[in-house]
Amino acid sequence: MELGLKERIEHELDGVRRRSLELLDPVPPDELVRQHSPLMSPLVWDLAHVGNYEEQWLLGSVASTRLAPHLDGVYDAFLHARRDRPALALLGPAEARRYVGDVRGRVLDVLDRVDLDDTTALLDRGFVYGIVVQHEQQHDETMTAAIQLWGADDYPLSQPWPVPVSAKPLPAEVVVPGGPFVMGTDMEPWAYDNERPAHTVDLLPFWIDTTPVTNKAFAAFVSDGGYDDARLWVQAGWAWRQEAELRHPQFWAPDGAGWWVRDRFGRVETLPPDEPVQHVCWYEAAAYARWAGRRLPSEAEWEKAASWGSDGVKRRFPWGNAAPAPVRANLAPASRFGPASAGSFPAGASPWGCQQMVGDVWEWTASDFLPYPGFRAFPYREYSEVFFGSEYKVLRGGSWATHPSAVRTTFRNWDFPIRRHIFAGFRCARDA
Ligand code: AVJ
Ligand code: FE
Repeated sequence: MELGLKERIEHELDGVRRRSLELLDPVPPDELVRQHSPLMSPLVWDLAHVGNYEEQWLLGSVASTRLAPHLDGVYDAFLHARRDRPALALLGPAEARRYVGDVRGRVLDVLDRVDLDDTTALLDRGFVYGIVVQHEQQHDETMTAAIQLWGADDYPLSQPWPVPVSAKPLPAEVVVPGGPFVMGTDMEPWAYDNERPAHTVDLLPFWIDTTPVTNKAFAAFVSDGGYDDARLWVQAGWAWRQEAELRHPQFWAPDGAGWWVRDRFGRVETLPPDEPVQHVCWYEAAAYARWAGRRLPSEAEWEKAASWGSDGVKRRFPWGNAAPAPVRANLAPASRFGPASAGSFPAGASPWGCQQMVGDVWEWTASDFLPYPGFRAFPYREYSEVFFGSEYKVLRGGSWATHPSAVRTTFRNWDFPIRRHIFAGFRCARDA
C-alpha cells in the first residue's frame, strides 16, 4: 500500500514538473521575465514560486529542512501583488530552473525516507504531496492564461485530436429531481479544506443544460443588444459593463456580421460557433442567462448534476470514479488548447446526461465562495479561508487547461466576478 502511494506521488510530481517546463520551454528568456499583463506574474515568478512552495511544505514541514529560506519573501503571493512582482529581485530563468530542480532532488530523498503511515493529517494518504502537486498544476493553468494574454502567436500548439460526439441529438436541458444529496467530501484524500466536510443539501428540482453555452448562442445575445440592456445586468455588473466598455467576450473582434476570435494564443480565426463560449466574466454570464429566461445554477445544483445519481452514490467525476481519459473529457496536458464542441464526450456524461461538466471550460455558478458548515482551515488559512465572502464567485469543473489531478466534482475554484482572462464559460439552469 505504502509503496504504491509513494510511486504515485513520484509520478505526479514528475508529471507536473514536465508540464511546467514544457509550457515554458518555447518562451524566450526575456519574455519569461517580462510582465505580459498587470493581472499576471512574470512567468519566471510562477516557476520559482512553485519551487518555493514545494520547499516550504515538502522539505520544511515534512522534514524540518530548508534549502533557500531567504526566497520565501520574494515568492510570497500575499506580500507582493501581481503588478509589483516584476520589480522584485527575482531569480532569472536559468537560476529559477536550477532552483526548482535542486528542491525536487531533495524532496525525492525525503520522500524515500518518510513514513507515510504516520498518522498526522498532513501526511495521511500523502495529503501534503497532493496539495503541492495541485498547486503546481494550478500555476500551470495560470501560466497558460498569461501566455494567452500575451498572445504569443508563434507558440507551438498541440494538434487538436478528434473528439467523440453524441450520436443522437442531445436534449438541450435535463431535469434533476429534488431531494437531498451529499455535497463536498470527507473521502477524497487530496481534497482541499474548502471541499470539506461532506454535508447533506436538500434541493428543489431544477433544469440544467446538457452542455455549456456555445459561441453561437452567446453571439445571438450580443447581436440582440444584450450588452446595451441594463435590465439584464445586476447593478454592479452594469456599472462594470459601462466602466470597462464591455461589448463582447474578451478576445472577440467584430467581422462584418460575424466574429473573429484571438483566443488560441494570439492566432486569429473565425469564431467556432459550436464551441463553448470562454473568456466571459460572471456578470456577462449572468446577463446572458437572464436574457435567455434562465439563471446560473447554484454551486449545489452544479455539484448534484455532476456528482450524484438516483443510486445515491457520490462520483469523483461525472462518469464515475475512473480516471479522466481523452474519450471522457478535454483536460490538460493532452488538451486541444481550447474547448471541444458542445455535445462532445458522451462517455463523460453525468448520470443525468450532462456532458462536459469536467474539462473544456470552468463554469461560473451563481454562488459566492463561502465555507461549508463545519469548515476548518487546513493546513493553512491562506489557501481558502481568507478568500471566503461575497467578493468571489465559485467556478466548477475545470477547463481544457486544468490537469486531472487538480479537478474533481467537489473541487471549488473562485474568482472576482469581473475576471475573464481565465478559461471560463457557463451553463444555464432554471427552476422546475
Ligand atoms: C484556487 C486558482 C483561485 O490561483 O489564486 C495558487 C490557487 N493558491 N497559489 C489562485 C492558488 C495559491 C488559486 N485558485
Ligand atoms: Fe501559488
